[in-house]
Amino acid sequence: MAPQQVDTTISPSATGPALALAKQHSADHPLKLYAGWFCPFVQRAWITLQEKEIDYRYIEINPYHKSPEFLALNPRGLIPTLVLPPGEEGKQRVLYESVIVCEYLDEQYNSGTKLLPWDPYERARARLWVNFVEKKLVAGWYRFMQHTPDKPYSLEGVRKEFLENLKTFVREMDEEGEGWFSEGGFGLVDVSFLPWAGRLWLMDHYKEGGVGIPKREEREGLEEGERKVWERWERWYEAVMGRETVRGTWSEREEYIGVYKRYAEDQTGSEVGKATREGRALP
Ligand SMILES: N[C@@H](CCC(=O)N[C@@H](CS)C(=O)NCC(=O)O)C(=O)O
Repeated sequence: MAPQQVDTTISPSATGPALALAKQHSADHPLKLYAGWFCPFVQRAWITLQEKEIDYRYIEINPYHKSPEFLALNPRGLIPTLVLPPGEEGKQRVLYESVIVCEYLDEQYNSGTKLLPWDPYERARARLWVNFVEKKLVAGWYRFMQHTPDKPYSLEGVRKEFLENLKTFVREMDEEGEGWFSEGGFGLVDVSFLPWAGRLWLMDHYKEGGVGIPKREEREGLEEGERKVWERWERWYEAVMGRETVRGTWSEREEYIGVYKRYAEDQTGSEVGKATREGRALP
């Protein structure tokens, strides 16, 4: 069946904490975030703006309904799109690609949290794991979510692949400290993955057998190394999800159920969805 172009029906407004935050940032401002409440890539940029304590205007759009004005800002037609204060001679300046937007904000603004370490090795290492998040975890998240029984590979196979990559990621986490990925504190590696981590419950909702991360009571029987990995995962998950800047960017749970139905049935017409379906790299 051809995928339906139904993504234009997405609710036009954030709800819950995200709506309150969007309203706080609704006044005009030379720094503008073109955003969508449902979008995990946007959430990376939004959390970064909050962490850096930067003032900005939040503009809710539906990127599946591409207006000529939006395409003039970002020819790729994707959110997040960040419009910067005009440059010399009033020249328009625009950035997109969520990780690049986060890195730009971290470098341009000295305020708030420093998301990438100063030390060149630590900085390169953070980028290495952001790259892993992008290529393995985020891509694997969509393969898992878009699995349907007619695929040439099994649900068990995509789940296993995702969990193996997740364990590799967790094993790289700082063992002590407050729970963040890096010893230096909450940073870009945390920001890069947490929007999808916070959407893993949708696997339990939509996929038979669920996400497959053993629950606390199921960990007893696991061998020690495996048990430690999932304990560390839980510590990270609770730390990032409890962070104030992160809590403020979520909409009501049931709204995500509606948006991700199209992914779960592999019917989405989004660029990410199409790339996943066709086995291409994510846009
Ligand atoms: N690589 C991009 C991906 C952004 C992206 O795919 N955003 C989605 C919304 S979650 C979008 O704008 N989709 C519009 C479309 O697929 O036409 C990034 O990191 O910013």
